[in-house]
This record gives sequence, C-alpha cells and structure tokens, in this order.
Amino acid sequence: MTQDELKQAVARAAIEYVVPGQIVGVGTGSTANFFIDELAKIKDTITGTVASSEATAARLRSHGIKVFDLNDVISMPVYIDGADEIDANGAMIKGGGAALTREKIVASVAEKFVCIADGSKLVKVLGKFPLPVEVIPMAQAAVARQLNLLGGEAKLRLKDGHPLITDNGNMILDVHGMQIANPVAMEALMNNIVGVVTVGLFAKQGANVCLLGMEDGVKTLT
Ligand code: ABF
Repeated sequence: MTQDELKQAVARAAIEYVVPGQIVGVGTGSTANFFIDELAKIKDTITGTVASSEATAARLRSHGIKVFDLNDVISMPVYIDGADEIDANGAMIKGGGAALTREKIVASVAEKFVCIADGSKLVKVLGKFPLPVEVIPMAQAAVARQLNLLGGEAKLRLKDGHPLITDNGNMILDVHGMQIANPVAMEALMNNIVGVVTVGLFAKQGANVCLLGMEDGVKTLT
C-alpha cells in the first residue's frame, strides 16, 4: 500500500471515534485531510467541528461542515490529528505542518486525543524529525541560542526564502539532532524558555489512542 493509502485507512478507522450529535476537534496535515474527507460523508450526524488551523477550517467549510470558534465550545469528546513522530507511550512530535499551537490548544480541550498516522511515524525515541518550536519573532535568535544548549541545532523555518509566519503571527524554529529520552521533561524544559510559545512535543498530554496504518491493516495502540 502507498503511504496515502495507509493514511486513508487510518482516517477511515478514526470515524469510529466520532460521537454522534457532538463536536469534533480536527487536526492539520495530509492525514487529517483524509479524515476531513471521511468526516464529510457523515457530516449530518455531528453538531460541527473545531479546527486546529486556517487550512483545516477552510477544508471543513468547503465540505459544508460547521466550524465553531473554540471560545464558544466548553468541551468535545474527541480530537483527531496526525503526528510527525509518535512513540509507544503516545508521546508525539508535532508541528511539521506549522499548526502546533492551535493543535495543542484544541487537544487540551478534548476529552480524548486520537492520533492517526501511517506506520512510518512510530519510533522508539523521538527526535529524528526536527522538533518544531513556535516562538515570538523578536525572540527567535535568543530562543535558538537557548535551544542549542539543550543538544540540538535550531534552524529558523523558511518559506519561499523568508521566515515562515504561523496562523498566530509567530515564527518556527526546527531543532535538529535531538534524541529525546524523556519527552515530558524536555517539553517542560523548553516550555520555560522565555519567548517560546509552543513546543512541538505532545508528551504531558499525548495521544490516548493511536491508529497506525500498516501493510497488514490498521493497528490500535492505547
Ligand atoms: C499535524 O500532522 C502536524 O502536527 C504534523 O506535522 C502533521 C503530520 O502531517 P501528515 O499527516 O501530513 O504526515 O498534526
């Protein structure tokens, strides 16, 4: 199966976690896009969604799916999203799609985080994928120096030759060369660096369920 077929398989499997009559938190990225396209087939059974990025909101609306402002939502049963890496404990590296801040916010309001990914995302130790860190623009050089002291090499993410600007008006540093033995501790350490908005480590609150697309079917890790 191609990687897209594996992503489509987990997206279909995630529909099982959608609660009728409720609001669904929806992630960002290509796997999340497959989920959105599957969700559209049952859109009349849900109240609506909360999106983790402008791109996701636009795709949901293109299917005629209602998108709520998170400030108008008290809670939601489930948040469904991809990941760049995930370990056996459900800790993830996220943010390759530059949506890590809103992803972490929406996930924090959901009762259950269901991660959907192709099998290549499962790793023993997080860090081969460069760790995204969203930062306040005026602090990006200072934060980069602090991140480099933690054993990685922070590089400013560029888009078309210029610093990428997130939905929230911030920049992203990608930290290369990390081997993150203790994701919860590293998340807390990086969160405390002045100028950091969000660390792309989802470890303190990781995935409750992970649906992994494998050649021999979808595996469920809980
Ligand atoms: C998103 O899913 C991001 O946090 C992460 O970078 C992305 C993975 O993208 P894809 O599903 O396209 O591999 O939640």
